[in-house]
Amino acid sequence: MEYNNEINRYKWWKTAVIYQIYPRSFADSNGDGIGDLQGIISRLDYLENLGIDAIWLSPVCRSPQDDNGYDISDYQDIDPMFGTLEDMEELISEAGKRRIRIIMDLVLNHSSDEHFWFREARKSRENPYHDYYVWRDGAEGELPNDMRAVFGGPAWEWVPEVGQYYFHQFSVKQPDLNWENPRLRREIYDMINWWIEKGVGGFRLDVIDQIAKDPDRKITNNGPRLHEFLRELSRETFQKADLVTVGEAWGATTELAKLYSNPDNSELSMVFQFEHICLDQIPGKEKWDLAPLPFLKLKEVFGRWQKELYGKGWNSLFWNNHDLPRIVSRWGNDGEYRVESAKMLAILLHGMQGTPYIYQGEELGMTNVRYALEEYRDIETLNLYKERLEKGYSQEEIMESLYAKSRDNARTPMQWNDGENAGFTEGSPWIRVNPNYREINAASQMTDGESVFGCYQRLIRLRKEYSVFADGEFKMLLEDDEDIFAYTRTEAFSRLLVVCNFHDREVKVSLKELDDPGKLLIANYQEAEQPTVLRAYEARMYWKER
Ligand code: TEU
Ligand code: CA
Repeated sequence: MEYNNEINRYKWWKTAVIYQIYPRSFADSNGDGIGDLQGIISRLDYLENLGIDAIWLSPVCRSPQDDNGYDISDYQDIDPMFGTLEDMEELISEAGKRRIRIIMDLVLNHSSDEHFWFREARKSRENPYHDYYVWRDGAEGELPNDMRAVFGGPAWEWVPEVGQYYFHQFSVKQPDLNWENPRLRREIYDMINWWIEKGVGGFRLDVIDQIAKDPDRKITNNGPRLHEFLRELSRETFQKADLVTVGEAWGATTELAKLYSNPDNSELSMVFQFEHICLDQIPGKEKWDLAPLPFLKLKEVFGRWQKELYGKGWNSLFWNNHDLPRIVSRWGNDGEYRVESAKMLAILLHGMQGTPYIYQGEELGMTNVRYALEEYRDIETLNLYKERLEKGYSQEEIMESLYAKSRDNARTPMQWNDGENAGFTEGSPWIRVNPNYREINAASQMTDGESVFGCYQRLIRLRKEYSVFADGEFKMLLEDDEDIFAYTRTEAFSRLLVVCNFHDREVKVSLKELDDPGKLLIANYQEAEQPTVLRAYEARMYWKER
């Protein structure tokens, strides 16, 4: 179909900024050390002040918490740890009063092994729920094949009652759902429609590219029936309301992204893909095998996604989420230039086309953490440590990988103020607070226009004021420059220019666009004396009529 600009323009989520909350680490209202829904409600004014349009809420449904809620045992109830269904309804309505929508995290690739469906499924091969999961015959000790789970160990687990193995791409407690079964799909659609009725504003779909697996051919993501399933899912649920839907897709290419996010609305609103975020590892190896960021490659990847999806799809813009290390520690500088580099990264990202995501604490420039081994909580981290130790890695090597890439870097409690436990809880937090909270916290930044918070707040406002943020066509400048990330966004009557120094030293920039850049919308230093010199991590964003 031809690209239809009318469909394109009037989607609310094209000018929106989405804020991700990891509930257990955001705000604790009852002193048990774990964040909860009432905690979030108590902080809605903060989010309204920041200016965001929607909250992506990591899973709050009932769960044994083997993978912090990404193992759901009841999709239509709230985990008591987070509150009740009434609290959830209150959150939706309180957020609504502030023009903030709630985006639920749907985990549809797998359920918990404690879900009613699985408890039934494992009873016998004849059980009506048996086929809701992915089973293969075999003998105990003889696995169907050598596939591995993301969190370590084989992807197969033996169940003596049925004399079969079930397939799990993640932990043993996260059995994969069998999307080939139409009754399962129907149950999922009914559940989603029930949430839509409750007034949620959209859904984030966990590892959605992995639902159409074919383990016999060792296919996990991008299975043959994936887009067929997605179109059915969308038709039966999302298309009935004005929702935003975002698909987590590690395996998406730009070509696939155009299917997921086709402006005809047949699948999802946008993709959430990771090509840019996987660059600092040894190619072909795991994220733990650290390598320096290839800066030119980063520019190539961003540039290609901007170009390929223009008018044909829609992307998410992000540096962080609950699985990723903190960007200021990763590709910025969390020492001397923490504030400057956090702002530079924000300006660089928010000027592009797509929907920006802010992960809790990113707007404060929160950093990575270095825990002692016993302070880590994440299942992936703990399994990795054991696995690598057995493989003969030294403890030091493993710890270096964890400091850089453990998912717990993102999961330290939100730093609200310089009081005890950073104002996150009055009890003892489920995971240790980053000791730098006295210096880095919301209270000290909210009233300071020069803070990282102030920078994010302004970027969000700009996106609403200037249509070029949603519509402008992207063009990368200085493609081969090793220090500078610069681009323009151009629409009929205006042009945005973004120029960033990605490094901690002064660099000269020669760019004809800087001869007449227009008005400075935002920057991370006082106005330049010499516009052709960029200080450490300097970033500027200009706008002019054309
Ligand atoms: O993540 C998908 C996923 O593949 C990650 O586990 C990723 O491989 C890992 O973080 C990189 O080391 C989603 C959720 O975002 C994650 O929190 C869940 O653990 C996972 O799915 C399973 O539901
Ligand atoms: Ca609590």
